[in-house]
Amino acid sequence: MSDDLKKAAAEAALALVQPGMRLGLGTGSTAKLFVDGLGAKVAAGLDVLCVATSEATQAQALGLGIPMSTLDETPELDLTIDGADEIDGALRLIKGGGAALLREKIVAAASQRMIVIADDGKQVATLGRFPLPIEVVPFGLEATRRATAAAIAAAGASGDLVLRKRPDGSMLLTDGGHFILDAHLGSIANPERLAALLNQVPGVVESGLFIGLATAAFVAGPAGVQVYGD
Ligand code: ABF
Repeated sequence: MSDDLKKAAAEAALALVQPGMRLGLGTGSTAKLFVDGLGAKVAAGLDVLCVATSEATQAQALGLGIPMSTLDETPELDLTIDGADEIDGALRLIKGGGAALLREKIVAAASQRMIVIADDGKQVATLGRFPLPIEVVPFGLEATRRATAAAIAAAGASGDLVLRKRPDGSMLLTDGGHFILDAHLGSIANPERLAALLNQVPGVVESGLFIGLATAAFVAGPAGVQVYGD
């Protein structure tokens, strides 16, 4: 999808940033454009304090001179701006295509508001066409994979669980040192139930289902940026 649409969504979100805000900074190519724009505003004198959702975003933000903090020093944030892999009509999301879902979820949960920025290719009627990322600890991987498959079946879904690798074939490790199983489900009829069942599996750290976290979505299409939610 074109960078112009991602940039339009990022710029619409930038307009919400006020001096003195504590911001969560997302991960991925759309969030990266937001951070670029924020860096320009900081260079022009805007005063904000930010927490990053990944080492990549942390490095980008520091390179732009954006004042950075941690959730230990700044445990409550005003606003988080992040991308998504899928958004449905109830502002439920699939995230984690960029492998940053755990920190993204912790930061979003610590924020009063979370705004998703995306191009309109991310909108879906039913979540699940994008493989659902599930972050798991390396210990006991095969047992966790089987328990995860059972949880998926109990939620009425089915599909392959694929251990994510890097393009060079090596195992992908998240910033937290975990693996990712991508669940190729096709569609998720009951995201709340699936998320709850996955969270009960020992060894599953988090799933990429973000439910009740996004307060709004800024979705850019050829006709402009549509705002969903508050
Ligand atoms: C992150 O970036 C993710 O949770 C999601 O996987 C991804 C979206 O990336 P992009 O903006 O590059 O499509 O927010």
